[in-house]
Amino acid sequence: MPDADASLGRILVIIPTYNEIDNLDMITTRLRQATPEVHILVVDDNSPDGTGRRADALAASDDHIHVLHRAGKEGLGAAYLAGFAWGLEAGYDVLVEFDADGSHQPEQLPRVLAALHHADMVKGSRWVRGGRVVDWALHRELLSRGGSIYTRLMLGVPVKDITGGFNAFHADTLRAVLSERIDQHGYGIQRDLTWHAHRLGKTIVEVPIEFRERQRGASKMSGAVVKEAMRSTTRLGVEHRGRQARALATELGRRAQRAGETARRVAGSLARSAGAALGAARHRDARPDPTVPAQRPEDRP
Ligand SMILES: Nc1nc2c(ncn2[C@@H]2O[C@H](COP(=O)(O)OP(=O)(O)OP(=O)(O)O)[C@@H](O)[C@H]2O)c(=O)[nH]1
Ligand SMILES: [Mg+2]
Repeated sequence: MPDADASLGRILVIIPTYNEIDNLDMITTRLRQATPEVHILVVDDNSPDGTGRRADALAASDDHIHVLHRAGKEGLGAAYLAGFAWGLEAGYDVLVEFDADGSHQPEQLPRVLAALHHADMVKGSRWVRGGRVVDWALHRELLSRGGSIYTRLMLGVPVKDITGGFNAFHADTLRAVLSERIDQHGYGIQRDLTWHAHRLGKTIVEVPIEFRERQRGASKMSGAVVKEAMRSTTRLGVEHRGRQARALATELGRRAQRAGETARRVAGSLARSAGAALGAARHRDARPDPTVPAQRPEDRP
């Protein structure tokens, strides 16, 4: 059975859930089989279908399963932030984001974890060579690919699947990233975590995954969610490019000033050299010519 690498320390997989009663047993069973030493935290937003109660029952019979209950649906971002805070407080060394619906496959988690040996953050990626999506409608694929390309262009992040939600972090990297501004509400959290990791100079490695369309339960993705993500990405991109333009203008100004100072220094030293040369010439002209005999007083008229 594949084993997550023990040398990474204590690992927590965070699964936000909202109405995932049909998927919870499937995903926890597969995760426990694929990575037996990994702990699981279910972050449930008081799902009306009883997902939270089922998670409690699973936790009661398995000390590797934990549950964080929240009062109501506040969105994926808020659920992950609460899960991260719980996991960091509990002292986990590695924290992983994972969907409940089977789109992220537990059997691929060991490969994602293995890459953490030479990275600060690892993304399970659909859009690198070897990655793929299965059973996804064309419009979902186009939306996801387009969203990733747009975000990459706006923010200048060299990551192919920036909006992907199968992410693993070392705890110190996550702590640093979380001290930046992160989208609390929508799916923008994946963009923000990746962007800030990149801006902070963290090493991000993309590991190809096969992403599967959910088989059971309803998607929480909606047109409003997509529009909000586009809007916030555009705002961030404009701010980011504005900052870059200001930094460039400041740098160009600095260079122009430096060039001006150099030109002044060169002109000054040229002027000084010319002055010295002129002075020497005058001095030479004023001296009596040794080849001309000096006039004796009796020669004077
Ligand atoms: N706690 C909590 N979990 C949420 C919320 N919204 C979504 N989730 C969970 O986040 C994970 C991803 O949500 P999905 O609905 O599968 O969204 P998606 O994977 O982007 O979209 P699909 O491809 O359509 O499945 C799932 O485990 C959801 O149950 C929320 O508001 N609160
Ligand atoms: Mg999903």
